[in-house]
Amino acid sequence: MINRRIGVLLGGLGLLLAGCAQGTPAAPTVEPLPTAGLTPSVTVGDQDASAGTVTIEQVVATEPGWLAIHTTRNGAPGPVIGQSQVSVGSNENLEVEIDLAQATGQLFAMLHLDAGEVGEYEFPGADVPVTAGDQLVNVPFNATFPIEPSVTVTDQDISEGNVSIESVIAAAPGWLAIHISQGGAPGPVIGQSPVIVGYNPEVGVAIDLSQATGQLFAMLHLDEGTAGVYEFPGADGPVFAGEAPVNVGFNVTFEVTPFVSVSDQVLAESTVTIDRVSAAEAGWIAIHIDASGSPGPVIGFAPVGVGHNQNVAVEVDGAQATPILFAMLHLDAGVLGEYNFPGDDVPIFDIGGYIVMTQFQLLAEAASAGPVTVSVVDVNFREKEATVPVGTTVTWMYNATLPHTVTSDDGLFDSGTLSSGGSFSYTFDEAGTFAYHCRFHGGPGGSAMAGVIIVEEG
Ligand SMILES: [Cu+2]
Repeated sequence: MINRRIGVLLGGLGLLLAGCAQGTPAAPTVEPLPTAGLTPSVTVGDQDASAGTVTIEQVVATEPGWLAIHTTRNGAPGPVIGQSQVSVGSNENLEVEIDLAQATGQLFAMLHLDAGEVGEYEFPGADVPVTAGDQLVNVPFNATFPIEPSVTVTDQDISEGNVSIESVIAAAPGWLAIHISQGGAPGPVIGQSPVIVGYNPEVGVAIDLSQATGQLFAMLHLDEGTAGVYEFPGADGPVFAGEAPVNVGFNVTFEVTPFVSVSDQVLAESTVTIDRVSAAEAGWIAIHIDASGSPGPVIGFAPVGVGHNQNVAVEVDGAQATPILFAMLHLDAGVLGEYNFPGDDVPIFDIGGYIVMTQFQLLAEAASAGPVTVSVVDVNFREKEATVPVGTTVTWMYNATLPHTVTSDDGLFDSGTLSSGGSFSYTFDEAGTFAYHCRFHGGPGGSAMAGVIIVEEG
């Protein structure tokens, strides 16, 4: 293939030599090369590409080459989805067939050399982009074409804290958000990545593994509010295709350390709430009554999925409840979805050989003037809003695995980093509304992990 290029060069040289030979010694005239005075350029405007072609108004080339249509990848020219040959000189209204299935809303029209096998597009390879000065001859433009939003994702291991989405096709700029599963349906979001109009291959999403569930949902969201800022809950709602959101469930594997965390609580409507249950296998959270300091018979149970389950409600037989209860993790080993205990659904043991359980207290109805407790869980304040009389001391009890803070929006108080077994108290001596947040997982103004204490005149 090198020979062919040399051939072209020699041909040019031959022209030059011929010119010299014919001229008189006094005034040698040189036949101009066909490319003399030409600067490589591309002229293209925004257009409708619904027919699967784009039209390039003009391509000026100084060597035989290609006009290649690149997609957008990370804001720069990405893979090529179509190309047409261009000849030396001006090529007008050049039609280029493109692969709409892989097209992006923004495309790049780029001039390439035909440096390898002539007439064969070799890129990546010999047919590298043309440079004029130190610039590529490359013009971005917008193309419109019919787009059906879709998400393609397969089951995968997410131990590294990343989800990999095979492809996302979006009709507008948006987000690919990873939702955890709550009762088999999409729950809170644990990570998101921006997507552009058209085809987005291999979208990587960093997620909060400490909140992951064994089933996740990859859902397409709009970018409706501030561009480039993920606002959900808020402006950036899901994209709908007809009635249903563009949403695909998939299964993930990752390492989970079995764990149960419960706050002391008032028994409300025969239901206890378990702050967090982390399970490596599908199982049950069972509430055992207190039999002389150790777990006795079970008075209620609820299914837990693989991964991190938060705020699991368990209906119990209130008449049998003891002041101290045990929340214990059991396997779902017998008939799936059926609680077989005593039987196959035995308790789960941790690495240390201990049953995965925790005990908690049932509190009497909270006296209105007494101290008030807010449970700090991963990653929220369980009582997001509490109304208390003036003079009340509020205590935030750490009942989580991640570090958190209790930080006043107005700089009134700050717990510093709370960790295992920690708590923080503040006495509210004046009426008013006092917003606070976690510095790691929330922000002022009620953003994410945040809460409010409303203090009323006694
Ligand atoms: Cu936090």
